[in-house]
Amino acid sequence: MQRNTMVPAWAGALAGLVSGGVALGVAQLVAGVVGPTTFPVVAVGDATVDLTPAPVKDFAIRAFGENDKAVLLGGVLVVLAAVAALIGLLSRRRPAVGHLGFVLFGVIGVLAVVTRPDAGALDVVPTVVGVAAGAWALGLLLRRAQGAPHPATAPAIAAPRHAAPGGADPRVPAAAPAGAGASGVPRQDGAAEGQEGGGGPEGEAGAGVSRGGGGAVERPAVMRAGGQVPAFDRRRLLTGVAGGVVVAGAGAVLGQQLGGRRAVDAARGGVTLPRAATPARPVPAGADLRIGGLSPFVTPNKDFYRVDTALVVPQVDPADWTLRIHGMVDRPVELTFADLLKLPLTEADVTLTCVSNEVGGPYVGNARWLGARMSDVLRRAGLRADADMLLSTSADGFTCGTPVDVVMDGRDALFAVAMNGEVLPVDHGFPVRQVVPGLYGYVSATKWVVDIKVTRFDRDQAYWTPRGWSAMGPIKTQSRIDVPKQGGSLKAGPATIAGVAWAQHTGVDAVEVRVDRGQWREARLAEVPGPDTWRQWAIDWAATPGGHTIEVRATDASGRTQTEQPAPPAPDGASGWHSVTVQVA
Ligand SMILES: Nc1nc2c(c(=O)[nH]1)N[C@H]1C(S)=C(S)[C@@H](COP(=O)(O)O)O[C@H]1N2
Ligand SMILES: [Mo]
Repeated sequence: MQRNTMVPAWAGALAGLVSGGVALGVAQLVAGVVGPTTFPVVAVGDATVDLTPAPVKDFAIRAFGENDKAVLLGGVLVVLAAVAALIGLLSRRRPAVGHLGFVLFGVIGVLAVVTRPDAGALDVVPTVVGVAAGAWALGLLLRRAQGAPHPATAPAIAAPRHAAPGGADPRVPAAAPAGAGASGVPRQDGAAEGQEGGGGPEGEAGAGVSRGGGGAVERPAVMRAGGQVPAFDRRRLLTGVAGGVVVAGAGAVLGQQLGGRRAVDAARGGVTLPRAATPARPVPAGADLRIGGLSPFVTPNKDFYRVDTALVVPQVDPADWTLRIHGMVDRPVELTFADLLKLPLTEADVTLTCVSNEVGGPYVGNARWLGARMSDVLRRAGLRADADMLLSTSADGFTCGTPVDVVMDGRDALFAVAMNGEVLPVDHGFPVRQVVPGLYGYVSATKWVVDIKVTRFDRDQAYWTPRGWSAMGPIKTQSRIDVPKQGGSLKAGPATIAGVAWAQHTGVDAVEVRVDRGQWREARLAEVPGPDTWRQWAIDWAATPGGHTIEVRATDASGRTQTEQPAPPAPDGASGWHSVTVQVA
C-alpha cells in the first residue's frame, strides 16, 4: 500500500495551486527587492509573443485590441495554475514529481527571463527563489494533508492520529458539525479543538491527543494498522493553504509596491522641469528674519508636513498619468503629463495649511510651486455657468470639492508638478497635485490628482464632507509663536519672541503680542512676495524672572483680527489665539 494514498485528488490539486501561488508571490517580492527586473510571468508572456507566428499574433491583436497583453498574461497564469494543480495532484504519490515539476517551471521561467533583450544576471533570482519557495510549500502542504505531525504541535511520540473534526475523511464517521473543519477559517491546530471542547487553554495539548466529547473522532482501529498510514488531515491542509494564500498575496502586494516605488522613483528622476512662463516674484531678502528656532520662510520638502488618507502612497507613473475633466463642461478634456508640461507654467509661493491643524500646530508649510494654471485647463473644457464645484479625485480615490469661483478668480490655483525647484515628491502628489491659495488642503490640494468632475455642491460631496467636515474650507487667519517654545526656559534680559502668521490670499497686515495679559504690542513683520504665503514676525522682549504667558494675534489685510474665541479643528478649522508659557530665570 502506498504511503500517500489517503490524500484525495482535490487536496493535491489545491496544494499544487497554492504552492504555485506561493512561488509567484515570492518571486514578485524578490523582484520588488532586487528590481528593476522582469517578472517571470511577464517574461514568459513576452517569450510567448516572440514565439507566436505572426498570423496568430495579428489575430490576437484584432480580437483583443488593447487588452491583448492582459489576455496573454491571463492565459499564461491559467496555464500555470493548471500545471501547478497537476503537479500537486501527481506528487501526492510521488513527492519527486513535485520537485521535478517546479524545477521545470524554474527552467522555463529562467529561459524566458534570460532571453529577454534587456536581461541581466539578477533577473533570474526572482524565478529561482520563487520556484524553490513553491516546491518547499508543496512539500509542506502535502505533509500537512497527510497528517504528518507539525514540529510545533507534535506529540513526543507518534501517537495514533485522529481525524480532523468534521470528518473530512469520508471513511471516518463524522461526529462533529460539518462546518467545524470545512469552514476554511484559518485556525491554530489545537485551538480549534479547544473551542469545540468548550474553550480554554487545553488546546495546547496538541493534535495528537483526542479529547472526549470535543468533536474529535477516534480513528477506527483498522485505519491505524501498524500506525504507519497517515490519515488525510483536511484541517491541517486547509490551515496550511490559508497560510500559503497569505504568503502568496502578501508577497505579490509587497513586491508590487516595492517594484512600483522603484519604477516611479526612476520615472520621477527622469522628469525635466520646464521653465516657468510666469516666474514667481523673487522672494524679498527680508522675507526670512533668520532667527534661531523660527520656521524658515521656505519649508524644505523633507520637513514639509504630510497629511493624507493613503496607507500606501500611490505610485503613479507619469507615462500612464492622465487628467480627465468632465461633467458640466462643453468639451471633456483629457491631458497627459507631456500635455501638461507643454502648457505655459506658473511659479508661485503658496502656504499650504491643513484644517486639522490645532492653534499653534505643525500642519502648515510654505513652498514654491510650479504648475499649469487650473483656470487655463478648465477653460479648455468650458465650464457651464451653473457649475460651482470641482470634484477632484486622486489616483487612490480621495476627493476634494473646490469652489469654481475661487479657482477661476485669477489667483495662482495650480496643477503643480514641482515643489521648491524639485520634481513633486511622491509623498506630496507626484506627478501632479492641486494647490489653491486660501483654501485648506482637504477641499483643494488633491495629490496624485487624476480626475475632475465639474459639478455642483448640491449634487456631489467630497471625501471629508460626510465625515463631519465643512464642504467649504477657506483658511482662517492664524498666527503661531515658534520662539520661545512652549514650556521653554530662558535667561532674564533681552529676548526675542518670533513666529509666523498666515491669511492666505488676503495677506497679514499686523501681528500683536502680549505678555501676561498686558498691553498688546505690534511685532515687526518680515517682507512677503505676496498675500499667499505666511509671514514671519518678531518682537523684542525684556524677559523678567518668573513664569510668563505669551499670546499672539494677527490682523489680515481686510482689517479682521483673529477671534479670541477658541474652536476645535472640526468642522471648518481651529480658531483662537496661540499662547505659550515659559520660565525665565
Ligand atoms: N490624494 C490625496 N490628496 C490630499 C489628501 C489626501 O488624503 N489624499 N489630503 C489633503 C489634505 S487634508 C491636506 S492638508 C494636503 C496636505 O498636503 P501635503 O501632504 O503635501 O502637505 O493634501 C490634501 N490632498
Ligand atoms: Mo488637511
